Amino acid sequence: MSAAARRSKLLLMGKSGSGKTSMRSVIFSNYSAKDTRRLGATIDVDQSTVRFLGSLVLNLWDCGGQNAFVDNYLTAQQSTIFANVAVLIYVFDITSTEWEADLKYFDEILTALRENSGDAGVWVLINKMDLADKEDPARKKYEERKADVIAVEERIRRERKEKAEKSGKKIPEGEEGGSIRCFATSIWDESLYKAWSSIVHTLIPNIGLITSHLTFLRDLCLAAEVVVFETETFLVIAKSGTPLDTDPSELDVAETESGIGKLDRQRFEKISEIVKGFRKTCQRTGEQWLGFESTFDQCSVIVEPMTRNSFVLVVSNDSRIETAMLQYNLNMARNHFSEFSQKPSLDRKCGLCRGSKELKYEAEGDDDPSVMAWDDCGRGLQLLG
Ligand SMILES: Nc1nc2c(ncn2[C@@H]2O[C@H](COP(=O)(O)OP(=O)(O)O)[C@@H](O)[C@H]2O)c(=O)[nH]1
Ligand SMILES: [Mg+2]
Repeated sequence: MSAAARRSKLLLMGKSGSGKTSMRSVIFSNYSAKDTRRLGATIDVDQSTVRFLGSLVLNLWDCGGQNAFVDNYLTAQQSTIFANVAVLIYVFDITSTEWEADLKYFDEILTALRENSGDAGVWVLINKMDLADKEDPARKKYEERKADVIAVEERIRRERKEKAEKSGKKIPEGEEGGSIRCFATSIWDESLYKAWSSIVHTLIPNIGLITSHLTFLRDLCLAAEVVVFETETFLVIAKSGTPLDTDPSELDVAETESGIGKLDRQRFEKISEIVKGFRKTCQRTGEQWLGFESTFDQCSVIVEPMTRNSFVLVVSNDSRIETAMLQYNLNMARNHFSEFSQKPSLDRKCGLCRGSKELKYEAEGDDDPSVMAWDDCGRGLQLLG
C-alpha cells in the first residue's frame, strides 16, 4: 500500500441479527439480498479492507453483536476497538422486540466511542424497514426510534461537556461529538445505497473540489446533471450543482431550469442497484459491462468510466446534444479528474483548482491568470463554445 493511502477506520456495530454483515456483503462484496440468508453469525470482529477511490482505503470492522462480544468491546478491548475511528455505523433492527435493551447497548457503545474518538462521525441505520412498512406505512415507529436515538446522543454530549467543565478541562474543538445521522434502510431496496453513499461521501478528500469540477463539466456539456459513482460498489461519490440530498426547493439555477427537482429523489440509488445487478448477470454470461449510452426523445445519457475507480453519469436534456459530444468533453476532462482520485498532489492546477481553498499544496498554474478550468481541455470548450 502506498504511503499516501488514507486509512479510514469504520466500525460496524449493533445487535446480532440486525443486518450488519448482510449490508457489508451487499455493498462491498456483490451479494444479492437473497444471498445474505446464508451468512453465518459473525464471531468477534471481522476486519476487511476496501480500497475505495484510489488512495482512500476503508478499514471495515464488522463487530459481532452477541452479548459476550459486546461486553468485551466495552471492557478489555475498548481502546483497540474505539481508537482512531473515522465513522461508527450502528445498525438497529426495526422489528426488534427489545428496544430498551437495544438502546442501552447503543448508549454504552456511543459513550465508549466518544471517550476514544471524539470526532468520529456517527450514522444510525434502522434496518429491515421492508418488514415494518407493511404494518406501518407512515413510519411512525421509525420516527419514534429515531427520536430515542437522538435523545441518547444529546444526553451523552451534554454529560461529556459537564464532566469536562467540572474538571476544569475543555473538550478540544471538533471533538465535541456532532449530531448523528439517521437512515431507514432495507437490504431489499435502494435505501441501503442511500445511507452508505452518505457515509462514504463524507470520507472523500477534496469533495468540494470534485463537485465544482463536475458542475463545470455539466455546464460545459449543457447537461442537466453529472454524477460520479465508485466503480466497485457503485455508490454515489459526488454530483454536480448542489450537494447530495439537497431539498428540491434549494437547487441551483441550472438545476431548477433543467427540471432536476421533478426527478425521482432515489434515482442515483436505483441506478446503483440496476448497474450492480446487470453487471452480475454479465459476469454469469462471461461478458463485461463497459458502460451505457442512449438517446431518448428529449434526453441523452452516458455512463462511462471516469477514472480508474469511478464511473460518471452525464444526463443532458437538450436534444441538440449528442452522446458523442458528451463523450468528447468527458475525454478532455478525464486526465485532470484522475489526478484528484489517484495522486496525493496535482501536477497542474486548473482555473477551478486555483480558486479553491481545499488544495493546500502549490502546483503549476497557481499564479497564471490565463489558466482556464480546466486548462488541458481547451478544445472541448471551443467545440461547444
Ligand atoms: N427482511 C430483511 N432481512 C434482513 C435485512 N438485513 C438483514 N436481513 C436478514 O437478517 C439476518 C441476519 O443478518 P446478518 O447480516 O447476519 O446480521 P448481523 O448479525 O448484524 O451481521 C439474515 O438472514 C439477513 O438475510 C433487511 O433489511 N430486511
Ligand atoms: Mg454478522
